[in-house]
Amino acid sequence: MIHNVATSKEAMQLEDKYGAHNYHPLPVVLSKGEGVFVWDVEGKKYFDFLSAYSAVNQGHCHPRIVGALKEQADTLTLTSRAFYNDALGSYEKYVTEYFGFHKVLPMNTGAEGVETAIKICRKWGYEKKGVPENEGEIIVFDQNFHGRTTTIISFSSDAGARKNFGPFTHGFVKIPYNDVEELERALKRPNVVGVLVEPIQGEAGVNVPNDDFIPAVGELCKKHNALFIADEIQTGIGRTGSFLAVCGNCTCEHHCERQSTYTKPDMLILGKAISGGVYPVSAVLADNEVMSVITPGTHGSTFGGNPLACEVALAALRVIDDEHLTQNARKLGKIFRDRMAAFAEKSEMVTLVRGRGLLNAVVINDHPDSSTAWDICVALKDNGLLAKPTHGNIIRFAPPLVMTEEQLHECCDIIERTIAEYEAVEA
Ligand code: IF1
Repeated sequence: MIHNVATSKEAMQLEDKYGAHNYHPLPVVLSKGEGVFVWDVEGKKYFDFLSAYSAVNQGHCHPRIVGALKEQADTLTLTSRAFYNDALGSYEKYVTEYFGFHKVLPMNTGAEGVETAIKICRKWGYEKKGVPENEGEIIVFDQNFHGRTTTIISFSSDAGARKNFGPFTHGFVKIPYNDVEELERALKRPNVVGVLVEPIQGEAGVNVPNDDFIPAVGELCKKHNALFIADEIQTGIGRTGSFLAVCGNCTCEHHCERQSTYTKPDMLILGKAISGGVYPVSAVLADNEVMSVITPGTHGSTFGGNPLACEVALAALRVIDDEHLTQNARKLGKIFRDRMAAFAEKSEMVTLVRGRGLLNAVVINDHPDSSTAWDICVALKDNGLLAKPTHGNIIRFAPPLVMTEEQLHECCDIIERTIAEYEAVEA
């Protein structure tokens, strides 16, 4: 360890002095993680109810995933794609069969995955659909969050994420989320090549669309010959109590072709929990008809598909399966929402709870510009539970999927007690 800070205060001062101020973290400095728990520099233990924005679905420092990292780190970490390596092909076979697609293009961060999908969609539009070059349009949705590159913020609704970062990338048509009529109207535009959508909008405050929205996206994309691109970077890999959020209410632990519940996207974008939060890994999956537009030299990345990433991701996906974390997320998510809904009945402070699986949010009964949600998160921290507001008055609650039912009830007790205490003080 280069500089093992002695106190949390020292760590915060170092970040303030030497780090760009691109975040406003909760005042807690973490130094250890294991399963659903994290510890701060002073040794205080917390339940983690953010899971690094759903990257740590498998729990902090899962021994199988860390073990895979350590073993591969001592063997071969990075070759670049100038040469083959003995880990990538096996990983590609596993992950394409695991998710049910012909091909995968491996990248590193979620935003790179989204950028890759945008490029593939446009190229498909020009070379397969016959849209005039440079005229392609991709439909996106209000309140989207797909990352922070210049192209991605070009279609963001968040003024703070866009201001003074122009000029922006053209070719995106933004419409209201969860609005099938508006989607059908937009798909009639002649040069539409794709629809990019989060099956549940995480950052917007865990916006869960109507059950028929995603199936309608799939059907309308087929009808209008446009690619359905599902951004499951946050919702995928068991988080919503389904294998993927586009699986709807299917309870399978693998992808399945049961049309009744599963709407197969033309492109699936994954990140975060595909590596269990141990190493940056993202992936774009598609069938040959789409992925064949990518030929040597048309796309790449130094670290994309490196052996370390492959072994870590293989271990992380196996853990999801072997520990039945999708089923656990489904079971515990229902318990969480039932408890929070019951609490909302008697609390003036909580308006409602919404979500699927263990991706949930509680809406606080105060103005979005108020500091109430933040203040409650600081009080939760003091009571041993870490969560953070998404926008204004909405607190996202997303623990690792390895949580036990007993731990979940203990966390609900902490949340209810903290909000009740806050309410009493404010009364
Ligand atoms: C931050 C938000 C969550 C994502 C979806 C792509 C990406 C993300 C659906 C890009 C990343 C992260 C980014 C991180 C905080 C977190 C976040 F608050 F920003 F919006 F989760 F909701 N698609 N989300 O959620 O993936 O490039 O980050 O690997 O930027 O503060 P990335």
